[in-house]
Amino acid sequence: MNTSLRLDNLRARLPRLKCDAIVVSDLTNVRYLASYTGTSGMVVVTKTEAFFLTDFRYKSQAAHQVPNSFEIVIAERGLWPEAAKLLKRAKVARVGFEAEHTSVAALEEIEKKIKPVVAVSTQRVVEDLRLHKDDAELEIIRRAVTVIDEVFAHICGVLKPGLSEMEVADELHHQMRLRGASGPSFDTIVASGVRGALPHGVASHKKLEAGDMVTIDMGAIVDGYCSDCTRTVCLGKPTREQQKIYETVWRAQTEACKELRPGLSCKEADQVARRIIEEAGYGEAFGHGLGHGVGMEIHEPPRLSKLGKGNLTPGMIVTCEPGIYLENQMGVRIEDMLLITETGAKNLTKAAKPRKIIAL
Ligand SMILES: [Mn+2]
Repeated sequence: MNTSLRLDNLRARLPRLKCDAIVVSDLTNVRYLASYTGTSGMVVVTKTEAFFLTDFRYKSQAAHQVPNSFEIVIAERGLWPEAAKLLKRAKVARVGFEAEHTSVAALEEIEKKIKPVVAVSTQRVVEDLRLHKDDAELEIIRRAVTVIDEVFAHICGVLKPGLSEMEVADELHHQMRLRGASGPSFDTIVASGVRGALPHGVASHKKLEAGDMVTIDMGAIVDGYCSDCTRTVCLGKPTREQQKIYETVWRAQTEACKELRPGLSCKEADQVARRIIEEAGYGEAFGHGLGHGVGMEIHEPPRLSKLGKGNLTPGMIVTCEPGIYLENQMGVRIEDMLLITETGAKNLTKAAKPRKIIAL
């Protein structure tokens, strides 16, 4: 794990933030920096010191997980008061807080305690470090992706009319865990028949029926990292319209994957797929963005959509997932996860994705 490099990278951000210390309280960010997986933890980083704070319950877990670039502090009376004590002792002048993860109550409490130290609001500091995945992260994410590749192959042999969407989701979850995942990375979507028109049609008690197209959006968590993959299959021989819509999404998805590369703006990435779907006459039916970043969280920056900001850069991992949703009729989505490389993008997902819809 490159945790000491991550700490260095965080420290390197301090001057730009006009801070001499930062308090990281978001548990995902804490895990990123300190490899700690418990539910009570905080990181305080100054220019020269790094502290990991937790309470008595996690004393031995912290000793086991937190690298020795951190001094472990067991807080007697809460993490925030302990952080205040450390900040005063470190004689810092300005300390950054994670505005998106610090409650107003916590901030008010600590501001009183750290005076004359000034509390500075910061946003997305550790999240920006997490934007580009290092080799250790990539290795884990590849495993999370492989779990889903295998689980999808398995479920193709299981799907049949009469099974409920929930039963399908349960089987997916069971198979994920058998392959080393701690569980699904989000509420698994199994949307069959008319429910396919719901982009986020979480598995229901509806039974699969012959002739249904079934959209399955599935992801696994492996060692704290998420995967995300969507496939649409058909129970039986597809109608001409089902095949046409599937193939349009397939083409939009395949072409968009080919275009992803460093320097491409997040808006342009979205446009590639959108143009193909619009030209096929289904523009109105593609109501969400092309994709999103994935890492420790299932939805992370960057956002690939009409509203996306910035450009793709090497080391980002993004999804490419156009879809067509026809209300009260059907829906199709196809989604892969790609790593942006120095020259283009590498598709990490290996789950079968033929041009002709998989007919089961
Ligand atoms: Mn997704």
